[in-house]
Amino acid sequence: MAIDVLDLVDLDKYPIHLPTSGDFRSLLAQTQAQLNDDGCAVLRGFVRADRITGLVQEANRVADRGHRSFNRTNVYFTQDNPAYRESHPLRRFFDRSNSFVPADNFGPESSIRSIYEWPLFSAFVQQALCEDRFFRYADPLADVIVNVAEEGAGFPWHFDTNNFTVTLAIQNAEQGGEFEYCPNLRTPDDENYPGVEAVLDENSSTVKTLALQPGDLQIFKGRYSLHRVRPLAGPRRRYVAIYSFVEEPAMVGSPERTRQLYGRVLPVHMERAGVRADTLVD
Ligand SMILES: O=C(O)CCC(=O)C(=O)O
Ligand SMILES: [Fe+2]
Repeated sequence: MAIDVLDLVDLDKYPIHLPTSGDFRSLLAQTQAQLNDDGCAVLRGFVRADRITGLVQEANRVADRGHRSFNRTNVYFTQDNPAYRESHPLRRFFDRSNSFVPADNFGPESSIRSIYEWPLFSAFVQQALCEDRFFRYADPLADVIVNVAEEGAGFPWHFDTNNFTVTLAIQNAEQGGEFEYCPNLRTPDDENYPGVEAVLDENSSTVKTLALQPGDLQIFKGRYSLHRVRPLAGPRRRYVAIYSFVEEPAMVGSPERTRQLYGRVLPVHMERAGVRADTLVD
């Protein structure tokens, strides 16, 4: 490995390089407990403070390669349904803008990537999430990306369509950007529309707020916990690295979704779509 990941991660606080140690076992137990309790674990200062400037410089170098996409979505990413009253959560639409720097901008020399490629890192995250099937994403545009967000941007309230996300905070805007979430607001059996509506009306006591700092690692189960990133203010861009893990090896995104998020596709996306055209779902 070109980059020394052992020098990047604060191993005194987070001894993931010593998976048989007692300290590792207590870290794992604590992370599992946070994920069980409210679907969110934060490892503060996961990247050492003196290494954050390097990550910011890396993000600065590629930030203008971000692909911007805009849409209006409800919290479920579904189409409007006029069968419901207008104030129903299914009919509440918000502007969402993204700028994702595709993963092929983070090559073997990338510190941001080195954490993701470190086998003991994915082993730790897998155990923390208690997932049986857990693989790094094989998509060369999407496995390690950086979300670049500017003043006015943010992520409106939503439930994720994937089970979990692993993110590393790299730089905050001057103001805003707090992560707000409502642990287990819905379940597989109950959409809890009244609870969701109360949050959208800013009339809920279920909302928790996290102010993540550069270097903090977040593991978040977003399928059942409504969440958002509050709008940003000030000229400084917010950078967050997103590390993707999936339940099947060799998976890549569909050409449609890939083009929407990253502005282009690679031969592998077309080849896989050709082979699996009958089974494509998104
Ligand atoms: O940028 C973040 O901190 C999280 C964004 C988010 O919720 C998402 O990408 O689904
Ligand atoms: Fe999300």
